[in-house]
Order: sequence, then C-alpha cells, then structure tokens
Amino acid sequence: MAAVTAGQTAQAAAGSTDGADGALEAAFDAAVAADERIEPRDWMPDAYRASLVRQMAQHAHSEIIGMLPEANWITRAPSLRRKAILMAKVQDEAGHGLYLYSAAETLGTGREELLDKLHAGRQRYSSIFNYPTLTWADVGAIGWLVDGAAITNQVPLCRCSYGPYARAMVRICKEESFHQRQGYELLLALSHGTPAQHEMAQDAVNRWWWPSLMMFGPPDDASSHSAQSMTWKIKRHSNDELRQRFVDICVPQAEVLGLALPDPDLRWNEERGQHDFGAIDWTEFQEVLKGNGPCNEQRLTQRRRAHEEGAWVRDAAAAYAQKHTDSPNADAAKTDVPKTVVPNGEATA
Ligand code: BYC
Repeated sequence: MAAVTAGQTAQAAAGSTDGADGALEAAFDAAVAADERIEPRDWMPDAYRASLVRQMAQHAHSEIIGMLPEANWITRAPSLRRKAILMAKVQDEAGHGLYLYSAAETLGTGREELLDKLHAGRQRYSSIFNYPTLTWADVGAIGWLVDGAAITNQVPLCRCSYGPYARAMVRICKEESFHQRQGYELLLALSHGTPAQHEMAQDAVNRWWWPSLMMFGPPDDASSHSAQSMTWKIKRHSNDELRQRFVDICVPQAEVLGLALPDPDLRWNEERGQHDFGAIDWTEFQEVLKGNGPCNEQRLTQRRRAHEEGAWVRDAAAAYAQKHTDSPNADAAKTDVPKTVVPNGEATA
C-alpha cells in the first residue's frame, strides 16, 4: 500500500496525536476503497488486525485439523494409486496450514500462541471436521463437497485486502482445485461401480451435504462479522451469497455423478435464476460450534497428541538452526547459494 508508509507506522507507534491517527485511518480507508493491498508494515486499525488474526487462525487450524478425518483412510485406501493421491492431498493440507500460520505471523501473532489457543479450545476450526469419515466414499465426498465449498469460499479471499493472506490463498486455491477433482473422480468411479459401491457413494453424499452448506457460516442476518469484514474487503461476499453459489455449482455436477442431493426442496427457481433449497438445521451447527458435534472431542485430543508427539521434531529443527547460527561458517553458508544448471548449459545462481 503506497498511501500509508512504514515511516507513518513508526510515527504512530511513537505516540501520535489524535489528528495523526485520524490521518492514518483515513489513508487506510482510502487504500482499502481503492482496492490496494494492506501490507504488514502499513498502519492498520487494531480491530482490522484482530479480525484478520481471528479468521486466519481459524482457517489455519481448519487445514491441520482437516488432515485428521482423511488421514484415517490412508492405510485403508483400496489401491496404491488412491493411497498416493490421498497422501499427497493430506500433505497439501499441512502445507496450507503452514502458509496461513506464516501469514498470521506477519500480523505479530506467533504460531505457538495460535496453536496453544487451538489446543485450549479458545479458537475455532471449521465445523465440518467434527463429522466422522465412516466409509471410503467419504474421502470422495469430502473432496467433492468439502473442498468444493472451500474453493467457493476461498477464491474471493485471493482478493482479500490483506496482502499476505491474499497471496497465500492463490496457491491454496490451486491445490484445492486438484483436491476437489480427486474427490469428484473418486465418487464418479464408485457411483458407476457395483450397486454396493453406488450405495456407499450416495450414503456419503447424504451425510456430507448439509454440513458442507454449514461451512459458509451462519445466515447473513446472524453473521456477526460479515458487515465489517466486507467493508474492510477481508470478505468480498456474504455467507449466504457463497452458499447459494455453491448449491448452483453442485446441482449439475451431482447429475453427472448420478447421485442425488438429499434435499426434497431443491429446485430451479426460474425467476431468481438460482436454485431454491431446503432449510438448514442451524441448531445442529450451533451445537457443533459449542463442542457437541460427533467428533469434536476426538479431533482435539488427536491434535494435542500429534503436537506432543511432534515435540522432538521441533526440538531437532531448533537445535539444527542454532548449530548453524553458532557455526563460524554460518555467514559463508548463507551466501553459498547452490547453482542450478539450466538446459542450455549456463549455470545460474
Ligand atoms: N465453523 O460472523 P460469522 C478447509 C463462526 S475449509 C466454525 O459469519 P465470519 C479445508 C465464526 O468464526 C474451512 N465456526 O464469521 C477444506 C464466528 O465465531 P467467532 C476453513 C464458524 O468470519 C478441505 C461466528 O461463527 N475455511 O480448511 O465473518 C480440507 C459467526 O460467524 C463457521 C476458512 O476458514 C464454521 N463453518 O465468516 C482441509 C475460510 N462459520 O469467531 C481443509 C476463511 C462461522 O465470533 N474463513 N463460524 O467466535 C471465512 O471465510 C469466514 O471466517 C467464514 C465465517 C465464512 C468461515
């Protein structure tokens, strides 16, 4: 963002007058209105920073908790090909978590602090990961519906006003597209397989459809953060707008899959040019948010255990980094960039 410089940020930190604060806020508002990106060293309102940390932390936590239900199926994947694909997908989710924790760090909130809050149950992760993965078809339903909903929600986040979050989302969305396709292809194979496989695919879709619609958050009139987040261009669309977009995308895809969406009220509305759909059970959503979903306790217990069991990896990485910082050759090592040989034979740094 050009309008508010690092110098101005320093001035604000040094204790500016109300007038100077007002000028910084006006410059921030103008930058957001002009669709410029806000960068880590730019001045920003405290509430903007806090809201971003809240959303980005929840998003990062969802990525790493989201690894758990699918990872359950790695050992039971029905072929080597399916196992390799699923392992790659689960690894991608870990990577997404890392991009997002790093992006949150640019706002002055460390990964340790965020993980502590997750493990203490003081920060949220997506409601969707509190449902069980009962059969292999659930891996397909998660890819098609859960990753599909995630993409619908996240593509607009590539234009989020906060630069590091927006840039992280570009790569995440590309990878999520691959995830969605793998789920769709898996369900297509099952749906056109034996009657038992078809039934398994239909059962998975029946169980994941409604929770996927809840991923977009509460209805607009109950969404406490939407209005402010949209003014700040953190969010570009409301929860209900994105939910509707997702339903409209899924209906023709379900037809190609040969699977029914479990909603008797789902039908095309000629006048609106969109699908009408049935009422969502918001009581269920609130219960899951309160910690009373089918797997809330199991997910958090597993996550805490994974964190404890990974302590030796963090310790080893820290010891390795320290060894290289202390080494007399540390400075030389930093400038010793390996050379890459390009096909025409030239070596580049
Ligand atoms: N689950 O004012 P609202 C993925 C909370 S995909 C739990 O509308 P906002 C993945 C909300 O935090 C999933 N909590 O909030 C996919 C707030 O509570 P607090 C992750 C929810 O922020 C495949 C309250 O309800 N994606 O990672 O304006 C494989 C009121 O809501 C949920 C993202 O996080 C929910 N579904 O809008 C692996 C995308 N919905 O904080 C991984 C980024 C709402 O006041 N996030 N709440 O206590 C967003 O776009 C927005 O935060 C939301 C909610 C649309 C989710």
